[in-house]
Amino acid sequence: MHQHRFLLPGILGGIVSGILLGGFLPEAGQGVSFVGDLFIRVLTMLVVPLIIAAMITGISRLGDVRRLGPLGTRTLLYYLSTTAIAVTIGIVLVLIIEPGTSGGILQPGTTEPGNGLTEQHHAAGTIEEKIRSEDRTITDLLKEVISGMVPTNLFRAMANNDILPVIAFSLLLGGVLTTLGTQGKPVLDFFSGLNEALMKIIHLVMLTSPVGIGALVAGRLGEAGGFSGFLPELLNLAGYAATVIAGLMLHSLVVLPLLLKLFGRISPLRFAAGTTPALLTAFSTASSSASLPVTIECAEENNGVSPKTAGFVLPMGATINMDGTALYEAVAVIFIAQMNGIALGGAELGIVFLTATLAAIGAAGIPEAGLVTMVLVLKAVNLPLEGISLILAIDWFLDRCRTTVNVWGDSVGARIIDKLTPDSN
Ligand code: DAS
Repeated sequence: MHQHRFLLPGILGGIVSGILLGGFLPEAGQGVSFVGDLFIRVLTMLVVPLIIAAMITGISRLGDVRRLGPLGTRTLLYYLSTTAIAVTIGIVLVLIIEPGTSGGILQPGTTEPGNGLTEQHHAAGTIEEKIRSEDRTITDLLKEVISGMVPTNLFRAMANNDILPVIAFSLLLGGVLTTLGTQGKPVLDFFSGLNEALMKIIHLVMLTSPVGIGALVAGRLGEAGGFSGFLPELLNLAGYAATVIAGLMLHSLVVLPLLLKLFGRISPLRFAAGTTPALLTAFSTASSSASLPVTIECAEENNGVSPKTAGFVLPMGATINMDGTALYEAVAVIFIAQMNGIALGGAELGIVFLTATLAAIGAAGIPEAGLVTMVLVLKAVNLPLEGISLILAIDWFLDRCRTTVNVWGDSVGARIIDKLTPDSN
């Protein structure tokens, strides 16, 4: 933890400086964004080798590959239950607050934008194109997640940073290596050494994080036009943003700490302090995958999670455990229904519950993934996609909020599963 004694204030200082720079001097903020991009590139460069080394090392330290079953079962149970709780919180809150019927940017019953909206909100660019071209159903998405685990070319998957096939391959290779006895040991030792080396590299990268994270925040806030460009958008969508953030806070400050206290056998405050570098990385990168190296480092170095569990649970979690995304998708879809004067019935809310959970599982750990998979939820309840273009303006900010909760949920899960799997200590 000694490294983080100075690191945390450094990162917080970087974020405050980034907000001030990007907020008051947007052009200057955009001018430093290349430093932030460099920081993300370095982290992303580490993800594939780290997943392979961490998962194989984790499995090898389980001692017996048959223990993978209980560990896997507990992990999936934790993921599904916490995601279901998050979606429920989102649905209840948006039905109580009803942000879409309070005469916001869209007058109820229409899909015409209200005041304050200009063409800029129908943001051009890749996200808008992805949304328009999204023609999958939920079952297509889930088939993709499952078939995606079996790549036709493993090296292409690695080159494309496709996390799921790398996870599946690491699980298979690690499991087989542990059954080879003395023949497998040199290979396992290699991956263990590689894991150690990568953790050392992450330590070094983290020393630059105050500058990298600060530059990311400055660049993105600058791109949004600084305070003068971003704040009016936020006010326009204040009810919606407040509902999402209230749900995320309820889930991350009440539900997850309660589970941590009950099953993780650690003070939630202490655990949060140890996880903060990962949470701040998640907030600044808006990517669970790019944050994974820091998430693993915080879990093992600061929060006493054994490498066996961290190496297995965290890579999986970064890809398929997204409590923040699931909650956000449920709120956003029902908000769009409200803005169109549509009151969803019980059956439709049930469909939103199920599809938001599945869409979150299918969303990749990259920026704006949840916005794109939300299209599937809208289609499942026959809602118009136009509403998405109205919430695009502040989605970059809510993406950072929900990604932070995704990483928090992954970290809490790693600790709980570690404590519930005694043989992994
Ligand atoms: N940005 C995604 C992540 O990395 C979450 C999302 O887009 O909903 O977790």
